[in-house]
Amino acid sequence: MTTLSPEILSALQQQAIEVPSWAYGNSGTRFKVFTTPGTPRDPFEKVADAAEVNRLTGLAPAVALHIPWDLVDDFGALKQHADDLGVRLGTINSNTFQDDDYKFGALTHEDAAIRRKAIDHHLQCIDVMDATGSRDLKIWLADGSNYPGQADMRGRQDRLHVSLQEIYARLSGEQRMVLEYKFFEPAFYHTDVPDWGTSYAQVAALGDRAMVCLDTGHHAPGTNIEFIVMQLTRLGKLGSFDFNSRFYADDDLIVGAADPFQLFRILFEVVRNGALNNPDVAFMLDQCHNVENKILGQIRSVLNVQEMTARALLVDRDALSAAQRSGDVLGANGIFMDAFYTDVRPALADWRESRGLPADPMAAYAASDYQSRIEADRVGGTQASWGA
Ligand code: PSV
Ligand code: MN
Repeated sequence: MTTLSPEILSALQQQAIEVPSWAYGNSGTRFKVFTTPGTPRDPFEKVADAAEVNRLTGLAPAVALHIPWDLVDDFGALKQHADDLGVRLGTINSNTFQDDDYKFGALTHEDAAIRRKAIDHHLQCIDVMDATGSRDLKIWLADGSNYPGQADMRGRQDRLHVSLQEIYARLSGEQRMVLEYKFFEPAFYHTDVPDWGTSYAQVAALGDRAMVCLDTGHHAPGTNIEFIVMQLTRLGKLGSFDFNSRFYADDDLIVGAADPFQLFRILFEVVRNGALNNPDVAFMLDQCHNVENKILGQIRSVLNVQEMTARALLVDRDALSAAQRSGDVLGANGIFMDAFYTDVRPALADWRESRGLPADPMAAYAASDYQSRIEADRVGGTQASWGA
């Protein structure tokens, strides 16, 4: 069995992956949203499910919220609820993609009144951050256009800058803004923040506490995402990850499910560039579980990240550097692949057990009565859903 060194275990011990509240609600495609027994009806129940993921894995100490989906009357009470369950409230996600007013954009809109509304929404999100103690405001914009000639792309970029400036100016203390990019959808011709370069240009113009959010599902097929990780860490602007995996578009499937090797390559650059357990870089999931059990889907996800992190930490970096320096192409590739092909699962299971965690968190959840309890308890009310 592969053994993991004390240094590797100590790095893994510090690993923290934030889970999204929306992963616990119902979700689906434009064809169908399936309901499931036991689905949370409110943010308190979502936080409880997230805490269960953390209790079984020790990997998920924070829950990201989405506003207005997760608005509650008393964020102090939600924070206390999270504290009681051993987790904290994390990144606050804004939402400017579900209001009729934003049909032609939000922070980029031609109409100052609509931009005002979108900016005010972000200021409200910062009020929530003040109440929850959250550090990060995450902005993903659906802004864009469908047809060539439809929109003044330059004007929209300039308006985006002015809108972001106002939001940025409202941040205080340790608070940060992370700006996410996505190459298409819902707009199909142009998107106002389509790539890391645009996000970088916008956040660089704001200041040190504005960073880029890299969602692994938001790139064209074949994109070398690990190169982007390297470049953004090199520039000191990688603020956060939204982990998920995709076969075709923004599939939001379980991270590491579609392409474990890609996840390994990304995590190698994370390790190589000092981004692992670096407080400047938040590791989040951004996923939906349309047909699988949601809590198990989240447990599988954080375990996948942990497993690939362990493999990335196994790369013999000194030997790799020597091979790279001497032009030993296949030697370097072999060192890299040896780590990727190492099965770390038995060692991680033993290590979990040594820390009082279940060796197999998936099996432990299945054997527990948590699922049957939430199915029995959560009857009536309206199940949380993408858009509610
Ligand atoms: C929409 O594409 C999206 O999946 C973005 O990735 C955001 O991070 C997420 O929704 C939550 O708003
Ligand atoms: Mn995302």
